[in-house]
Amino acid sequence: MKARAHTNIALIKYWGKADAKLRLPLMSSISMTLDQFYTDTEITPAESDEFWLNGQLQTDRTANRVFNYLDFLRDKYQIKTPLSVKSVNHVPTAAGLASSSSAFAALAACFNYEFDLNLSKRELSKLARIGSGSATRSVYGGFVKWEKGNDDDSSFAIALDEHPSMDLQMLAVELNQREKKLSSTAGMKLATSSPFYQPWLVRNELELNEMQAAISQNDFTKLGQLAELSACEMHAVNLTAKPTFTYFEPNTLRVINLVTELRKQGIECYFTIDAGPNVKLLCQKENVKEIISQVQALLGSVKIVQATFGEGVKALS
Ligand code: 2P0
Repeated sequence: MKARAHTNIALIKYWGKADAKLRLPLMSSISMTLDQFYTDTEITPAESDEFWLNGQLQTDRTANRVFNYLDFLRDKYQIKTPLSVKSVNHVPTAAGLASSSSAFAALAACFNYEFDLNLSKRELSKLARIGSGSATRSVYGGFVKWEKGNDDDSSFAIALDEHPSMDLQMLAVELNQREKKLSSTAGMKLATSSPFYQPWLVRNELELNEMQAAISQNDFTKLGQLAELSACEMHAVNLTAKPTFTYFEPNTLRVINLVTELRKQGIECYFTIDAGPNVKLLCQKENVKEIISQVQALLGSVKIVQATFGEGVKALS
């Protein structure tokens, strides 16, 4: 069976685990599923487990993460079949977007279809969560909320609006393609040592509510302001962790400064940044051209990929 899942970008960030094994988060999060970036995965019974990524047989820790996940799925559903997993990532490295969200959502869906488990989207979301936290949200399209819950059964995503009418574009600005120095898992663990981490958790509840209101009121400005704030809070706890760390690079700050400059010029634009140096800009259609031209004027021939809302996980024939 084959399935496709799209990546998502968090507007209200997930950045900390209450339970590392179950990937229960310390906070709920809200995301936008993206149309341009997705993973297609096919699984077939095989002699022994194997994992192919973009046509290449994988033997390293990427493969081990997939095999461990297959073991978890088989154990849960009492299935013994060894599997061949073939994934193709349509996530340009240029985008600087993590593919683990689409990868594990697609894999969970494939397993569901292959073994006729008839799982609901909620169940799929919980399964995807065990593979990677952000994958929990890739089960749905549009705007999605991951309810943190407090155990395996209560931590899953819900669709806030699968077909939003908001004019919302994301421009992924590629500043560095290299693998990040500190994994998300390691970064999250360190971040909780910040004195601002607990106050952030309290604030986060408020910001989640405000973001939900911005989405239901179709308020792009409010959404952009809140997304930027959530990203800054995440990077502030990194900077104030013991020891301090940051994913920012000099060009990250240059793009942040450009965003504030654009706003002074009356061009509405906001930024969000994940566990890496690349910046994702949030804007509306009418400003895309001008924003791209100003980013290129600042940084030269930098790669910029445009995306908008994508759909939830689905079977491919
Ligand atoms: C997010 N990130 O909400 C946050 C914001 C990056 C920054 O989820 O350890 O690959 O597999 O649960 O989901 C990226 O980390 O981490 C992420 P694990 P994941 O999208």
